Amino acid sequence: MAHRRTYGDRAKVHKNPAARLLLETIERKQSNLAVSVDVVSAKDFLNIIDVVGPFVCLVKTHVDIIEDFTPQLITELQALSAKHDFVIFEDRKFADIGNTVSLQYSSGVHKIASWSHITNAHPVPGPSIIAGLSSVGLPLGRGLLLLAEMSTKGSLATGLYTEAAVEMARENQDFVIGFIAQRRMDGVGKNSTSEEDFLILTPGVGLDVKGDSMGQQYRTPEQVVLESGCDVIIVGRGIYGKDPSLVDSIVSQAKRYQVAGWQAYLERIKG
Ligand code: 5FU
Repeated sequence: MAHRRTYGDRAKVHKNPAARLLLETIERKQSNLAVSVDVVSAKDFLNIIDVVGPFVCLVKTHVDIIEDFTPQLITELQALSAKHDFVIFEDRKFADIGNTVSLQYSSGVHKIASWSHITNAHPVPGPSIIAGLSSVGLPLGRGLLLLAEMSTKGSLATGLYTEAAVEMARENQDFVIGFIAQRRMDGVGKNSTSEEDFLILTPGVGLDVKGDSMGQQYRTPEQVVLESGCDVIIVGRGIYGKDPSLVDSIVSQAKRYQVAGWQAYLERIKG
């Protein structure tokens, strides 16, 4: 079972460059923490990333919420990625036909494929969404996560939908490196094999509160990594709260989540 092995060992068996990069970065930095930087000003965005950079394996972005977005922001994000050694994941949640998503991924203002190591898609259109995205991303060495589950109350991504998402991923393992999900997907669906090793990146993680007023639900790093076998914890407001200028507090929260995530992983591989 993949989740009993170390991140470093798992890096060696992955052929997709983005999956390898993420696993190697986790091992090198001893961090399975991803920070989701959901702020609307470029200045806050870059400040938070510079502060949390040393403690994370990955920075998750929603670049379409940034009010003063310019291509220069991407240059600065890439410089921070090199400075602090983290992977970039644009949480774009593509959900259209193959032709449209290939254009959304490659073009427009954001040109996501040119800078984001990893992105994600809803499986709702069927396998054609993977064909569209991989036509752009595969030649660039990018990786895709399918949304097999969501963290929100009342999510429709359950049962047969989740199973179908996992089967779609199994058919496209050169580009689909894993899932956004709340648990490991080993054994889900009919065609599960013991060799498969999908990465599970999990949002909806918080140590202090159980949710927000808009349906978000939080579980702890221990529940996510140790009990549910997920690989990366994604934390947003739990780290930077409401005030992105409180550097000391952001540093202490980032360290706290990094330690909690890593402890849960060490417990897990102990078996
Ligand atoms: F796919 C998902 C999901 O199921 N739940 C999520 O919360 C994605 N997310 C994202 O993780 C969401 O868009 C936010 O960017 C982030 C969670 O932020 P929070 O501040 O930790 O709640």
